[in-house]
Order: sequence, then C-alpha cells, then structure tokens
Amino acid sequence: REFGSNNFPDCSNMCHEPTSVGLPKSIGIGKGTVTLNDFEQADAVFCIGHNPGTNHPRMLRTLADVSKRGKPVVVINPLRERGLERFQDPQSPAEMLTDSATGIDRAYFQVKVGGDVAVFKGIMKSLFDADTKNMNAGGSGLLDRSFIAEHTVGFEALKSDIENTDWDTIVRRSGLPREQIEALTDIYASAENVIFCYGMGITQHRHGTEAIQQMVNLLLLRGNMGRPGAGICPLRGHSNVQGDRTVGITEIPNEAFLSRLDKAFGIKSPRAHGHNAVNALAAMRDGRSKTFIGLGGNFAVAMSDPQIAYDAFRGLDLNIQIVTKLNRTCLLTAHETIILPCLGRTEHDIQETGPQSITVEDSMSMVHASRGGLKPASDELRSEPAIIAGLAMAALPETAVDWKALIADYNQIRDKIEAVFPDFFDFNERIQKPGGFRLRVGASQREWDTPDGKAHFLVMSGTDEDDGRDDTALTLTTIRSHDQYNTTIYGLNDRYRGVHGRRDVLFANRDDLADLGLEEGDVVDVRSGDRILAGLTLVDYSISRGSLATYFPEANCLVGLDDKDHESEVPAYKSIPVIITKAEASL
Ligand SMILES: Nc1nc2c(c(=O)[nH]1)N[C@H]1C(S)=C(S)[C@@H](COP(=O)(O)OP(=O)(O)OC[C@H]3O[C@@H](n4cnc5c(=O)[nH]c(N)nc54)[C@H](O)[C@@H]3O)O[C@H]1N2
Ligand SMILES: Nc1nc2c(c(=O)[nH]1)N[C@H]1C(S)=C(S)[C@@H](COP(=O)(O)OP(=O)(O)OC[C@H]3O[C@@H](n4cnc5c(=O)[nH]c(N)nc54)[C@H](O)[C@@H]3O)O[C@H]1N2
Ligand SMILES: [Mo]
Repeated sequence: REFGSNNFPDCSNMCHEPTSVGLPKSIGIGKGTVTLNDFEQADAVFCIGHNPGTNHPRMLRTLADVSKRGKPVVVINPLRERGLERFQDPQSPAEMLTDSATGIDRAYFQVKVGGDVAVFKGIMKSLFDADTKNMNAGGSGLLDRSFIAEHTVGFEALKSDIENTDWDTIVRRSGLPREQIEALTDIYASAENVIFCYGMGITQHRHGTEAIQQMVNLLLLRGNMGRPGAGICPLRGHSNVQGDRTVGITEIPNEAFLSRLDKAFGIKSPRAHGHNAVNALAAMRDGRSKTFIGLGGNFAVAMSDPQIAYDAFRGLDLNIQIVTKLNRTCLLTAHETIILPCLGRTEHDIQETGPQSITVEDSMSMVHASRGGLKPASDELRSEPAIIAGLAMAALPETAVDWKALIADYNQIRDKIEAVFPDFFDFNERIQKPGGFRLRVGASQREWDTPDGKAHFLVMSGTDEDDGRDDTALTLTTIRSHDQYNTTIYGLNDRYRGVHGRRDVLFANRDDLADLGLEEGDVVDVRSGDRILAGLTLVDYSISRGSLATYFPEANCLVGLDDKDHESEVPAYKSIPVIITKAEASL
C-alpha cells in the first residue's frame, strides 16, 4: 500500500469470498459464528456442499461425536461421499431417520448441482406452512417470533418472496421431490439448536453469495444464531485464508481501516479500489498490469480460464513467485521471472532476536501462534516476511516504515496489527497461551455489526443458478480428489470414491447416461460452449440427475473468466453447463 496499490488478488477470491461479502450484509461479520463447543450442544448439524472426509478430516471426529449423541448429521450434496455416509450408518442412533420400509436414507439429500438455493427456499416454504398449521392447531408456532421481532429486519419481504416461489420450480431446480424437502424441514424444525456447515459446494456458483444469505435466512427464522449449539460454520481451506482478511488483505479496503493503517505506519495508502483475482487476470491479459508478485499459490493453474492466464503471464514484464515449491505458474516465464524459494511454516525461522513465530486464524476465529520445528531445507532460505520487507526496502528508498525492526522481531509486526485492529488487544500476550484466543465475533453474542444493528433477512429473486438456461443441459461441478491439495497432485487415487491410478474420469448418473446412449467406461468429450475437455472416462456414480463431476484443476479450461458469482466474483467452478458426447478420438 505504501508503494501505491490496492491490488490484492488472493485465494479467497476463488474460495470463500461469497462468505466475506455475503455474511456481513446478513449478520454483520464475514465469518462463522460457532466454536467447537457449539458442536457439543447442537441438536442437528447440516453438512452442505463440503467433503470433510477428504478436505477437513479433523472435522469427522466432531461430526462423529454429534452422531454418537443421537443427533442427526444431515447431508446436502449431489454426490454420495463415503466420509459423510458413515453418519447415516443404520447401527447408529440416527437410525430413526432411516425409513426402513423403503430403505430410503432420510438424512442424505442428493441435490442437483447448483440447486441449493431452491432447497433452502423449499425448506423455508414448508416451514412457513408447518408453522401456520401449528398455530391454527393452537400451538405457539415453529418460528422464533421473539428473536425475529427483537433482532431482525426484512421478515415480511422474505416471507412474501418465499410464498411467491412455487413448488414446481423448487422441485425442478433442487432435483429433490417435495417429500424430501419436507423431510429436511422436519429434521430442521424438530431440532432445538442447529448448525449449518458449508464449503465450496455452496460458494463457487453464480449465486454463491445469495445462496449463503438464503441459508442464513433459514437459520434466523428459528433463532439459530448467537446461542449455544447454533449458528453458521463456513469451512476454510488455506491455513490463513480467514486471517489475511481479518488483518486487511483486501482489494476493497474501507476508509476507517486505511486511515488507521496510515496512522500506524506513517504512510499514505491509495484510496481507489484494487483488483481481485478475476480483475487482476483481465488487467494482465489487457496489458494494464505488467508485474505479478505471488506470495504462495499457483495462480495461473487455480484460476478459471487457464488459457488466458498462461498467455497473460508470458506477456508480463515481471513475474515474481515467492514459493515453497516449484509450480507451473513459476514456469510461465515473463520478460523477467524471479523465483524466490522461501521458508515453510514447518521450518525454523530465526531472525536477529532469535526464533520467530507467526500467527494463524482458523475457521472458528481462534488465533494461535505457529512455530516451525524442522531444520530448513537450505541455509539460504529467507522467510516470507523477510522477503516482503526486502522488496519494500529495495523498491521504496524513502520508506517511512522501519522494515528492519519488524523483521528482527515479529512481535513488532503484531504490535502494529494491534495498533490498526483494536480487536487484537494484548496480541503478543494472548498468543502465549496454548490454543491462543478467540477474536470477537459479534454475531456469536447476537451483536449485529450492521449499519442498523439488526440481522437482515435478504431476498434473492428466483432460484435460478442457471439463469434461464435450458433445463436439459447437464451441470458439471469440479471437486478435489483424496490425493491432492489444490493444485498439488501427490497421488492418483481418490480412495473414498473408489477411483485408483487415474484422474481423467467423469462421475455421472446412470439414468442420465442411459438417456444419452452412454455407459460406464465410455470415453467422452466435455464441451461448454467453445471450450472442450477431451477424453474423460465415464464412471457410474451415485450423483444427482442432471449433474456431473470431475476434478479440478484439470477442468478449469471449461470455466470462462466471466463465469463468476454476481456479487463476490468467485469463479463459478461448480456450475459449468456442459454437453457430453462420445470422444472424437474414439469414434
Ligand atoms: N486433502 C485436501 N484438503 C483440503 C484441500 C485439498 O485440496 N485437499 N483444499 C483446501 C481448500 S483451499 C478448501 S477451500 C477446502 C475445500 O473443501 P470442500 O469445500 O469440501 O471442497 P471440494 O472438494 O471442492 O468439494 C465440495 C463438496 O461439495 C459438493 N458439491 C459440488 N457441487 C455442489 C453443489 O452444487 N451443491 C452442494 N450442496 N454440494 C456440491 C461436492 O460433491 C463435494 O463433496 O479444503 C481444504 N482442504
Ligand atoms: N475448478 C476449480 N478451481 C478451483 C477450486 C475448485 O474447487 N474448482 N478451488 C479454488 C480454491 S478453494 C482455492 S483456495 C484455490 C487455490 O489456489 P492457490 O492458492 O493458487 O493454489 P495452491 O495449489 O493451494 O498453491 C500451492 C502453491 O503454494 C505454494 N506454497 C505452499 N505453501 C506455501 C507457504 O507456506 N508459503 C509460500 N510462499 N508458498 C507456499 C507452493 O509453491 C505450492 O505450489 O484454487 C481454486 N480453484
Ligand atoms: Mo480454498
């Protein structure tokens, strides 16, 4: 910012940006409201669009404990995921949710890809109906009316939007029959305290931000926010993707933050908004940005439209990559390319005043210190802070900041964080405690940091992920296999889904394949407009009708740069309209 730029494209822009953009409008903060303790008090947990067996394995323990207490773990996911199915084990107390006569498992709901808004609206619709019936029968209703009156605005507008949404649309868009949506409503309304967990299955769509807001509406209707055992839980990915936002890494900084920053450092930050990931790539493509500095990540491979990204990187004047591991973005050589290997978080970081630790914030807003314990791979490696400070001192000879002192002792960096963000009071002291401390989350105490101090019911018009698209088109979602960490593929197995030794597969519903005259083992080409991903082998899988799935990053060539969430601009990696045909090469 001292150099004069607010361009901070980061992995949030491909991940949980809909959370950062959508939740503040609803509940006043762009973070989850629950802690691990809440899971111990929840009466039902909904897992919506995330796959903890592979991506958040520690979470399985938490969910298993919920299930052991006899409380339902409800899944809304187009694919049957092994790690989540175990909570529908008929031996467990959640047995009561299994309709043994039909063998239908009532707690696993295979929504159509992109159909979640329709599910949330459907649940709200049947909740309103059940509430009216209950009141007419002399009950006190199923909504938390005192919470709604005291804490929220927008109820009437929401109610009329839901009343105007018809069942045909809800059923068609969600892919779930009305009885299944009513079963979901039953589970939701029978539980006193409910937690909704969600991941990329919700965020990476054209209406990702709105989907989150509809989810919050549903929670607010029964007061499931800011009391023990209830709330919302976005599951993050990268170890500091939540923390970087907390300390101001954003392309759209507000004035209050910038003025505190300027005061703490004696600098003058630019006020104009900068580039997010999509804008950054467009600016590089158009020659408006000529330098890229990457602090971790594999930008060109993780982003939508790799063809644009590859050419854009090659056209830069300067590409600087600060990484722990060589990756393809490092190899897209610009006029000048500098690769700066750095220390990883697991390695000793020794500076002038001795060993240093950095801090991270997790999905539950817990901040703790992290210190590496391994001998660095080389004595030449510098830490990320040291490299950033080095760049600053070289590029800003007149700098107002004492970069050297900050690097000599990272506690000084934390003192500055505290100076800019009062929530970090006594920062250096509080991280001494094992386990660290929790940052203030107003919504957890029913303090709504919105302009009017209320939580907001927000209306989304329609249910349409597809925006008028032909209902017969298939929708492709892109997922992680077990043996990958984002763009790092370290093995070819996806063991819970039964795929071994390869990644060039396309998960499809048997009935959809039959309609297309295809079957498991056929090799197909996948097309989205002019884009093509050739030669995937079909796998007959338990996935909702109209839906397909394959692995990222290979499938990113099917996602256009403009194909993104309307509000947060996260690429719509999980709503790709496609057609599939027998592979040309095999015909
Ligand atoms: N081992 C491992 N761990 C990781 C990562 C990794 O790559 N490997 N990545 C990390 C990162 S950065 C992140 S953000 C997290 C990601 O963790 P997740 O959010 O679990 O990531 P995804 O694999 O993208 O899968 C999302 C799930 O959403 C489902 N899904 C797809 N489309 C839809 C839809 O339209 N609706 C619904 N309801 N569900 C849908 C998929 O079937 C899948 O089960 O994991 C983190 N942890
Ligand atoms: N189609 C599709 N695309 C997606 C997704 C999807 O679900 N579908 N998911 C999106 C999501 S959720 C995310 S978060 C992005 C991820 O996008 P990125 O963050 O760009 O990708 P990663 O593969 O996590 O980056 C890994 C690289 O980071 C570097 N690295 C690792 N650790 C460190 C460190 O400690 N310091 C430094 N300086 N470098 C380090 C290594 O060099 C490694 O090669 O991808 C997005 N892309
Ligand atoms: Mo992520």
